Amino acid sequence: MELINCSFYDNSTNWWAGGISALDDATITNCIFWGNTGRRRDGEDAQVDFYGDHTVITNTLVEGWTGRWGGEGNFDANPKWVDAQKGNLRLRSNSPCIDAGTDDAVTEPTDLDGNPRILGGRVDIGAYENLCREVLDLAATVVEDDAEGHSGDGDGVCESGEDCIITATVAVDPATLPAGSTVRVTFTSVDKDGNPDVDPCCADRTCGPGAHCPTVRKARIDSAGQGIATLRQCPDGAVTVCIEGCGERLCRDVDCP
Ligand SMILES: [Ca+2]
Repeated sequence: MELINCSFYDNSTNWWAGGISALDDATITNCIFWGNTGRRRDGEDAQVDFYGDHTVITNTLVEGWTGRWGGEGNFDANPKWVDAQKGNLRLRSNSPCIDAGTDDAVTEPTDLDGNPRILGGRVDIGAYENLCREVLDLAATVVEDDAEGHSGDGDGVCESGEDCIITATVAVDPATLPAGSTVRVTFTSVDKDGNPDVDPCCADRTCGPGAHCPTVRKARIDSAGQGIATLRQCPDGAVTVCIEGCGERLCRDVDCP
């Protein structure tokens, strides 16, 4: 068994380790084992368990890592996923998994999002490559929506009572993030006190209709290094537009009239 650039989270078992229990030799490289559970086990023993004599584990994050299984470049740290509870195992810009892999093991040209597998100094560990460093700028504007069936009056300006569209324009270095790559953009409403207007149910996917949760849209990069994501429907008040996982440097606030 060979595992390269895989992420294991929130798996459980009644026997052995919840992340992986390998009865034969395994080769594991650039992977993450975090938040898995095993019956009457904790720490490293709940993440990984190897019974082969020649298992090799390299450049891998294991929760509770003790060094017992040997290998180079393995460690224990919070992987700082964007939103693991919602199944979003992409890396935040301060993740210790960024550039922590070994390029020698990489066999696929792209990550799970279809973006280049190796960005920055080295390949990241886990299933997704963080691309915050390749994003040069983010701009966000609000324009009226005067398409058929919408209430814009045709003067181009978003005014109170009109349907409006938020447009986020992402600029990247096309040399590193080629055409066809996708950047994820989040739109989060802000309440009148300036706090994110997000219902608690958003965290665990239990929301019913009408709940306030951030909206994620994909901006597809073109050959000029630009991508656009839009939110049709500007809610009352302000909206914070961000590149997902990249922190405040790549967030912009816009006001909806
Ligand atoms: Ca990298």
